Amino acid sequence: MNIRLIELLRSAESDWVSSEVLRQPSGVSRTAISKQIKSLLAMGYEIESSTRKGYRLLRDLDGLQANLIQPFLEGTRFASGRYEYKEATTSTNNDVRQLGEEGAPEGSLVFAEVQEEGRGRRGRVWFNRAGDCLQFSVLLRPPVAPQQATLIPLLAATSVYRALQNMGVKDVAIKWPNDVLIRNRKVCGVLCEMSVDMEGIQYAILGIGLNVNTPGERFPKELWDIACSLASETGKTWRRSELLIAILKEMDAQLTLAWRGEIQPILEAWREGAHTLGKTIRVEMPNGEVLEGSAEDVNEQGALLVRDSSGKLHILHSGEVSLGTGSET
Ligand code: BT5
Repeated sequence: MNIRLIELLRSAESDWVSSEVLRQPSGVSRTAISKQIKSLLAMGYEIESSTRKGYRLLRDLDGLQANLIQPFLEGTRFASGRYEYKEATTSTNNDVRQLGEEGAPEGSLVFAEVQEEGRGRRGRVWFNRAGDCLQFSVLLRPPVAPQQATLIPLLAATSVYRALQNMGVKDVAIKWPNDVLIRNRKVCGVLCEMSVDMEGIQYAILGIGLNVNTPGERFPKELWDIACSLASETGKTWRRSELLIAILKEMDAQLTLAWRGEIQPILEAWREGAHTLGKTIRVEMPNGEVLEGSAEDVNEQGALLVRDSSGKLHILHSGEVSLGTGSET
């Protein structure tokens, strides 16, 4: 089903939309439109129809349950996998690990309103507030070597970046490797975990947390200067279902490239959003060492290439990046 139909009905704000308008721009048939309207009615949307005036939306939905999301994902790997909507859980990454062990297909997804043990990298805590954010994990079965799978977090960040840009959000940027920022504050984090054995990758778990409608003052104090939500930055309330569908569609396209080994377009898309490249940065490494230098590029494994003041090139696979002295922010 095409999400454009419901978007057009929404933008008319319960006014009538003629079927001619709904049929544009691709010129789908009247029968196809009436079929899609029937599916929307079955999902719980209330739509009035009139042979003369067309259709109008009487009751809208913003649910994140499978029946409200998967029909809009037809043709992607997320349309047919397992899909679980939970009011609460420990961490959606734990739930998807379980699905991975049970043999669930790629594209299976777990969404939770609350995560009691939502986590970031290296065991850090991921703050979440019921009803305000998107937090979900997807199951992947990468047909690639573990060295190539290091691109997964980057392509996840790119998917969120692109979805937000397409929805008109300004000043979005990706911070290496996988944070998405708006005006330098973090709106989204990505946690990728993997199960690897002698034969290669069994599965990967890609977890995404996006702050959507969280009021700025509701973040814990220690996050005030570093975190933000879409609502706090744009001054409007966002429809989470639309965001989730947009992100998953972008992610599907990126994953298809990745599994085909088409690395360059993935890197190109990441570079477009990257705020780190070309800047003087400071990187704190996992072993506590600090490196300052110029961020030149990422390589095919997604590692960051940093040149220090003596001209030596460092290839970094992990670390915390902040913009160094003397660079614009
Ligand atoms: C991340 O870690 O940014 C990965 C976050 C992944 C969360 C998703 S939600 C679905 C899935 N299930 C999980 O349990 N996790 C994933 P890292 O780069 O290590 O950043 C963590 C740091 O971000 C924290 O130490 C805080 O400084 C900051 N932080 C915590 N909560 C935040 C929030 N809601 N918004 C912005 N920043 C936050």
